[in-house]
Amino acid sequence: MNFYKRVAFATLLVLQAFALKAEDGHRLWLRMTGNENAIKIHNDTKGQNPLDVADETKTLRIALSELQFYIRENVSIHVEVDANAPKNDGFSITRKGDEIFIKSASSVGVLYGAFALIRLQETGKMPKKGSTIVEVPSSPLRLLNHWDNLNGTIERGFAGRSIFWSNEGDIINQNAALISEYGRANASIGINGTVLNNVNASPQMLTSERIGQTKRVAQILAPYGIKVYLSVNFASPKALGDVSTADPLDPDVIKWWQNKVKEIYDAIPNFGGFLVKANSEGEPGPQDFGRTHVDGANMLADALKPYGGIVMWRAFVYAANSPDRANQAYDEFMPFDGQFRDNVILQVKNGPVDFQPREPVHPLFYSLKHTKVMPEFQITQEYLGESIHSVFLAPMWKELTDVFKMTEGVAGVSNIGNSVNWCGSDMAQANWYAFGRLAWNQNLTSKEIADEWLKQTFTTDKKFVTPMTKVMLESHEACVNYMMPMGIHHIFAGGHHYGPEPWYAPRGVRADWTPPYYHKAAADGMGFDRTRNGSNNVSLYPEPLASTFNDVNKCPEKYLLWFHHVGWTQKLPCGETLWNRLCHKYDEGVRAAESFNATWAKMAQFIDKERFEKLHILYDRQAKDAWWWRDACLLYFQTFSNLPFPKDCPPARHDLQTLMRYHLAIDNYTAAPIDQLP
Ligand code: GCW
Repeated sequence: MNFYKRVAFATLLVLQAFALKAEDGHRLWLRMTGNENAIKIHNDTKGQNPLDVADETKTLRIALSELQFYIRENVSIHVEVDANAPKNDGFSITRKGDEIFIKSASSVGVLYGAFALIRLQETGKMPKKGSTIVEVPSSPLRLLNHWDNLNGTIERGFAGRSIFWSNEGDIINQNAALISEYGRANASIGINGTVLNNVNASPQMLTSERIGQTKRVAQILAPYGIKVYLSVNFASPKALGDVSTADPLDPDVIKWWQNKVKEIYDAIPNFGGFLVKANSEGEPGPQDFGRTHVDGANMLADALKPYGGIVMWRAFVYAANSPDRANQAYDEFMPFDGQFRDNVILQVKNGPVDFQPREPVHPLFYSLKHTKVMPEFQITQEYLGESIHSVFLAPMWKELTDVFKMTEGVAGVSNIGNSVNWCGSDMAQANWYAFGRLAWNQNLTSKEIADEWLKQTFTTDKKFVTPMTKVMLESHEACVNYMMPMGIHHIFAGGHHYGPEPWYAPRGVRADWTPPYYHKAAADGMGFDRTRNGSNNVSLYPEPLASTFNDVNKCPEKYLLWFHHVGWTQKLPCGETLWNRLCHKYDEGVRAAESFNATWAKMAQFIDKERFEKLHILYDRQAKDAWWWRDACLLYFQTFSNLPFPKDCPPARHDLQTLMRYHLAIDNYTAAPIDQLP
């Protein structure tokens, strides 16, 4: 068989595999139909042919086969790796008559160009004759972080088990095709790196056996332009029994890491580097040895430097007795600004507490001036209804990307597992997609992303796309409203983060793991005073933000109770009292969730039965859960406000005692339905 026939044959096999899976959601946004009359593709690459390099060959071949199979218009396509074409993964697509030229300085750039062209076709935007498109990504590092444990469970995962690890032993060979599909899906949206294991990292990740397994994953993913990275446990040298300490300044420890890094690069020459959660939530770190974050990060960075590897050091730290958890990362990291090696990137969660439904932007994004910083978003919906509620997260992430340029990179905590549709819900796939698209181009609007995702994932029919785009765009605000509006945060149930338990505060549990630490509801009002008279968190922001946040009349309502303790009957700039406004916001959330359910109910005629019905159940449950959140929170806060619901607010469906007795059954972090309420 010649090259093209081989490619065509291989693609056909993949297509057949997809066909068997029908509309179970496995094909994600890559549901294009194949092209029976394969179009003409020319590889115009001159000079040093990248086809001499193994992975480059494969990358280019993937690009060629995708184009050949999926471009349906009668055009001929030229692809070219050319040093003068866009660099840094970028590409250009030029159309002259019926010829289309895709150029990039690298073969992976050509692959991104190929997927871009297919996306344009699928969304009805095939380039016009005489047009040129040039794209270069916003971020050089576009990474998924998997919180996958070596036993196959996934921390905060709601889509089955790990596709990489299993307690039944080595599953990489068995999952090779799946891992390859994962690579293709990621490449189609520009994701170019993946951290394969949980930041709560097992030292076992660095045994020679696990490095060998990592190597196999790396080999499967390399043709898709994806590098692998590992989370490392800072105490590994000691925990694995090789050295008596893990002190980052100890020569034996330094040597141990140098040897380990060499062992990894001998096995995986394109290995990306380490992700580290240190001195956070009980994980070991340099502070255990009287050293600093800089000592720890720089030691690892020095070991990785000769190979071009990087350290992503997480800034998610907080101590049990801190008067304001939202200040801590700033307090711990700002003094070190400028002291980290140039291959260290601080990985900072979008908000200063912890992936809450809404937080203000983390102050470190404004203040670090001499340190490389990359945001960490959470794609998996730990705090946003798991894979049950349909909440489109692009609008939430845009709250950060609108004010911060992601020039170093960006990470997203993956929502992928081995469930057939990858994410547990077909709608949750939109967040994986949106993360990749925003990492590629942070200027895309939420609407553009929702629109293109819906068209590729379901149908281009306007009668579906228009109402569902609206649902998606409103879904984050709705979720904030029915869970924790106006800056309320962290009022989740203890043990899981699915339902409400604003009252949760058992004795012996550290205060900052309980909701009352955050909402501070009392007879005089509620909210966390972070003003200059309170924890002074406002002063961690630059002006004019600091003064705006500090002033109760100027503070945006969405952050009001984040920054202020407000009296129940205090009049807000909107004209309502706090109590009435709170009731109305919760109601707004409930009404929105009900409207999403009603809109979805009308979508049956436009899409396949299988996905329609699964989502119908989920939308219905989301609407019920919205009531549960609203009733539990309002009835509980009412015990402090002692005020009636405003006249236009419907009565609660359950009383507080019943709601407080209700405990969710939790199975691997997945909550059982509220329908079980007595
Ligand atoms: O949001 C919290 C989660 C933990 C997680 C931690 C972190 C991996 O509840 O499960 O641990 O954040 O980001 O390190």
